[in-house]
Amino acid sequence: MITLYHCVSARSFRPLWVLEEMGLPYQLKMLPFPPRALAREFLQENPMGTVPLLVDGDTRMTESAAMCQYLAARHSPGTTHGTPHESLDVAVNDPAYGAYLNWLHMSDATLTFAQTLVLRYTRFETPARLQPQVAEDYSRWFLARLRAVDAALQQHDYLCAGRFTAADVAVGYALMLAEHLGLSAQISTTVAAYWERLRERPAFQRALAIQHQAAIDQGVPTTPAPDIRPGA
Ligand SMILES: N[C@@H](CCC(=O)N[C@@H](CS)C(=O)NCC(=O)O)C(=O)O
Repeated sequence: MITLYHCVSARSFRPLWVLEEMGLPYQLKMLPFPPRALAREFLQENPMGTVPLLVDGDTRMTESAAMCQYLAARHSPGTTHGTPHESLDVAVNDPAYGAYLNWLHMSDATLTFAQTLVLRYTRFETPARLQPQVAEDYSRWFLARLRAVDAALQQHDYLCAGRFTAADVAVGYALMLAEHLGLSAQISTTVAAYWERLRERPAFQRALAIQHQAAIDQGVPTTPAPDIRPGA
């Protein structure tokens, strides 16, 4: 059984969404945000105190984009139960493999990395340590990097391989976070339409509903992590 440690709408939403897309059985352990301060026992599971943490047998992972790739490749319906076009994975011998890996890595190293700075310096720090200029600079930085997403979508509905893959989940989460940060109005119409397509997916909707109910059931606040102001 896969176990996913998750905070509402944090980056751990990426593997939650993939698990729902793939219909895999899993156990969802909700944590208050930030776990480092509010669930100190979690440090025994993940010394960084960050979510996600995914445990699958002896495999323990702490990087959300890598989890998307791992779940798609290791548990893909395309390689075990279904037909290849249903898989979220892109095979090593597929011409789109390089693009697929590039999007997966870009999703966090380039896109959510910049958004983390915006979050930290507009919401997570104490009032005296807020840095509006840093937030402004990295909001622009994030929006500029979305030009690559815009270009890829000019002729296609999804980022690579001509179909929905785990890379769309990884990049899609950056668009979800952009909404929490109030940056959606500044994204291009092409990227906005793509985001609309992604969030209409039944698995995305299920993941939203599941995290909400799990938070209630496990006595954790339902406020999305990006909207919390721990330092205020
Ligand atoms: N690169 C990691 C980042 C993990 C991360 O920083 N997660 C945030 C939530 S989105 C967190 O747990 N922050 C709590 C903290 O920094 O104490 C990933 O993509 O999973």
